[in-house]
Amino acid sequence: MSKIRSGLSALSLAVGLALAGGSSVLYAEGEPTLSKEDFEKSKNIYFERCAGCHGVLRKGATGKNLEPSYVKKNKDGTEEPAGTLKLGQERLEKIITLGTEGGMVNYDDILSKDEISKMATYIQMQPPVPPEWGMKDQLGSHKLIVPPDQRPKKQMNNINLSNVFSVTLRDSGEVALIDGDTKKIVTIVKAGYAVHISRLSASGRYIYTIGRDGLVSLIDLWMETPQVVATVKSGMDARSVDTSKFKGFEDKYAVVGSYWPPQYTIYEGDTLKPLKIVSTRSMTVDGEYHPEPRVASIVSSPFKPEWVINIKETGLIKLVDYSDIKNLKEVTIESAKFLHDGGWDASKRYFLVAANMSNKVAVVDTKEGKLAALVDTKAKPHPGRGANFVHPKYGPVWATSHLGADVITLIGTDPEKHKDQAWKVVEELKGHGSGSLFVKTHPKSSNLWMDAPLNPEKEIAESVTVYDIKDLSKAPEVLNIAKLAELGTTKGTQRVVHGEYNKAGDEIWFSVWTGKTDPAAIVVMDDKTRKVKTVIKDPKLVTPTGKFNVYNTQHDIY
Ligand code: DHE
Repeated sequence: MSKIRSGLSALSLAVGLALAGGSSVLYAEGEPTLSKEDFEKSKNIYFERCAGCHGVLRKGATGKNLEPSYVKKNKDGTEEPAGTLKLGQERLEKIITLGTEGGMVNYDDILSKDEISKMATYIQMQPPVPPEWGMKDQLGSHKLIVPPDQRPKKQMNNINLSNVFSVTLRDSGEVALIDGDTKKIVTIVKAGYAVHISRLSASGRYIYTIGRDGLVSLIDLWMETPQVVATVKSGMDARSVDTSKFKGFEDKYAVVGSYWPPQYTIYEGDTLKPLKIVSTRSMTVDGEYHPEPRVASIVSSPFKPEWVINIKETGLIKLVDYSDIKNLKEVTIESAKFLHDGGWDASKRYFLVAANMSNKVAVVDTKEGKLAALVDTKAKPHPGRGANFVHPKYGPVWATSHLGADVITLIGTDPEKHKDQAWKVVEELKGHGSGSLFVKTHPKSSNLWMDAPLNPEKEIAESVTVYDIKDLSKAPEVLNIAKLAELGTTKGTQRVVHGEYNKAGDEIWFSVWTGKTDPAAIVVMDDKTRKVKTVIKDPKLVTPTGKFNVYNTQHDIY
């Protein structure tokens, strides 16, 4: 059987030589090997399960650096080997099996013992570099299933489209469209590997989804049964998509951010024909070259022909003017490294984005085209798109919860009438645990909800915190949403994730995210009474996670 070696030089077989910043560190190491088949299998598992947090080249972001010979620089200027070779097989197996307090989940209920052992070996070997994916490849992958002239000229179904929820079925690579009025599944469409998010066209007619494998799907809601009318592969690994929302550009363009290759691509809005690809490889805010600066969140301005494109590893925020894509203008704003997810303030002038591993929230003033502030927060802010409401004392605020702390951080967002509070943490509300991913409210609601699906404690991961925003001094309620779903015992934890309001703002929907072969559910809560209204269960609902209400997503209501 052919064996693949870690790619280290002969000299480094006995003594590893790790070079960093011109200095060298010596340490002893073995040479991990895997058979060709096991290498390929582990490579796939790495892509599917690990690359999102650790990077394809394993340079680290939300997760730690996993290069075999990584050398950590300490605050006092000293260096120490901290690569996977230094950690070694046994320690790595333990970490993968049990997870970490930093938010990495335990993989013992996802991977077999043998797979875990091989993954521990694989990450001690040099990372293979995947190929580039340029215009020729994208055009070759483009499928126009129903051309625009063969699509309906008006809505052909009786569904209340503005209250439809596009629901990610993570592990089946599908999206379920659920009628928010009847709570019935309208249809389920294929949408790429572990499809990540859905976004709407400005008109509300088209849903765009992005798979982790880079597959973009365009769903036409006007068809008798909504269906995928075009697809294209934007790269090998991607997380974000948005559309042109400025007047005169409605439904004209889509833009997709890729993790690999590190780039963003502009597409024709109604066909997904690729028009322009822009690489994001560059220097970081520290002035060092990064070969894999991945595109994290993207939002679309309603006031300008502009996208805000956040580049994770470099900490650079691009304001991309799409009014003339042949002569594309980009404003590059320096913020902080490891940009991830974020959303608009209520006025949609300011965009707030978590630089999660820098423990900061960056605020961009899109009117002035510059950084308004970098706000220090507790560990690993993770807002989703965040939550906007008027604080009884401090005026308009934007909220984020945290992967690394059990609080909801409230940041003042009104520099005109509440100058002293603007871009400051005005209050930290205690949540029921860390490991939170999303907070949510609605302009018509007086509740602020927070999940904690990545908390290692089952009870916490299954529950949500809910505050009364009219009286934040009142103790919050903690509700075990998973119990309300009555799924019985399942193999994995019943993680409760991602609250999403209906159009009217009187219901909030939570996913009960279980294992691929477990039953799952969406629990619809009556927002006023905080009691369960409906539990949506169906064997076809495989691992539901993100949910995107058409109206709220179209108009950025959160
Ligand atoms: Fe997400 C948003 C990246 C894991 C559910 N996720 C985002 C965004 C990014 C991102 C960059 C912002 C998109 C935007 O607004 O344009 N997510 C990543 C990762 O890199 C990470 C940490 C690891 C990975 O391998 O993908 C990751 N994400 C997850 C999950 O495991 C979640 C919980 C379940 C799932 O479906 O995969 C998950 N991410 C979501 C959801 C959003 C999201 C539901 C959209 C939130 C919103 O309300 O807009």
